[in-house]
Amino acid sequence: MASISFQEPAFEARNVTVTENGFMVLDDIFLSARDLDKPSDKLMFYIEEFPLHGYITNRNYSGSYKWLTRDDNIDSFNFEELSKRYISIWYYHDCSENTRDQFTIRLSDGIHSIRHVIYVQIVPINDEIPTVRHSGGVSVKRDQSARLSPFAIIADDVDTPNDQLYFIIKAKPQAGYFLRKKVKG
Ligand SMILES: [Ca+2]
Ligand SMILES: [Ca+2]
Repeated sequence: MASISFQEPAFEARNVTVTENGFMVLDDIFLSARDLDKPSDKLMFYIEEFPLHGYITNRNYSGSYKWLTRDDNIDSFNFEELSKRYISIWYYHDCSENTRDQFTIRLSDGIHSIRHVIYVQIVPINDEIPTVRHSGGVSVKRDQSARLSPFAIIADDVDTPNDQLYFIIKAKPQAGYFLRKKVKG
């Protein structure tokens, strides 16, 4: 007698926390599923909404994952293979500066489907170096002073706020000196 799927499978999913540029294995503790039918139906996971700032792959790329592309995403996998560790499913962060991501997984027993949105928290790291993107120099008249305005020097850092960026004077001027003045207001 052919088995008939009467019961919805049970599906629980945990959220993911990775450090920026990091990765996390999505094992059967993160994605726990159970079919209540006897004999149990084959349970499949389908990635319905892919992460925007990462990839879901079925192998460990160890050192070379920074070159993953959207083509490395898998769109489905079998729960039994996951729980028996025949496959390992990974979330890889794409090394961007985004701190939140999410993806949607659907569990299906062939008849019934249950979806979970899995939220990814990305712990930022300060790995980007600051850049000076414009330096117009400063012109000053003899015996007078000139302000080092943002026109003279601008610095940028994609992962460090401006109030945490410091200019360090490495070589002092030979025909003048620097003064720190409080700006009114
Ligand atoms: Ca960063
Ligand atoms: Ca930085």
